[in-house]
Amino acid sequence: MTTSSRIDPAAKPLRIHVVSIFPDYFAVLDVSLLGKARAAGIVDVRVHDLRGWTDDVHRTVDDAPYGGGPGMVMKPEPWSRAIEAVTRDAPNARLVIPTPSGRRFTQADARQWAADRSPLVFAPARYEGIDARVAEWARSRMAVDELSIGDYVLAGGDTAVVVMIEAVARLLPGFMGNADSPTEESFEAGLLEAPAYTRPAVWRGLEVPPVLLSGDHAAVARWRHEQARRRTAEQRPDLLGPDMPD
Ligand code: 6GU
Repeated sequence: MTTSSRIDPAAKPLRIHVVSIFPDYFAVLDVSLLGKARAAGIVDVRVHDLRGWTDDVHRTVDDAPYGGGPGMVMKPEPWSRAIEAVTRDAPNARLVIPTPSGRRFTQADARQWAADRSPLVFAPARYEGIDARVAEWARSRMAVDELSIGDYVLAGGDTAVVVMIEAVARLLPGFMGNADSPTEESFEAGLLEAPAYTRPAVWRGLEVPPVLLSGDHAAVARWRHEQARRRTAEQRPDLLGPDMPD
């Protein structure tokens, strides 16, 4: 192996399992760049129907919450069977449980998953979530991340899974046909990206910043860095900590 940023044609695809009660939802993963990455063997996404691990004629996956209250809770048994089945030959798998009650998913998680290359198992819930003992049980067997994609509530974790898969897949070597491109963009350097322009140089009376037409690469780099800092200060001051790059 050479450096991790080079495309290694012998690299095995990153194995990703998704267990859901809406497997059809993940057809979106066949579209666009992610579909090409699947076809090119960069990611190997396997979507499973949770109901395949139920054991009653109604294929029940939920039940009323102990302690009362609204909504339903996902039963633990189908989940434990599903997780055991998809990790049987993957002792280093990482279980990802999307939940608005989790830690915030960030670019650092995506980077770590892409670098580790451990198989990922996503367990998106509907209803009021999965019986809490499933995460507890799984933690004694594998790495478990309970992750939220932001401070809002979705109807279920499936959309969050698509978001997380897209974030990790695009970091895999070969995904964009350019192993170097993910490093200079928003969040990778702790700053938001500078604005981008293309032709024409004047459009509806609006000019492209002249430095970008100057051919002076150092000046362009300085300008982009200043813009990145200014944008970050305006839009995301929370990202500007005391130890941020300058
Ligand atoms: Cl991971 N799931 C749900 N249901 N809502 C969310 C979320 C996840 N992240 C933010 N909101």
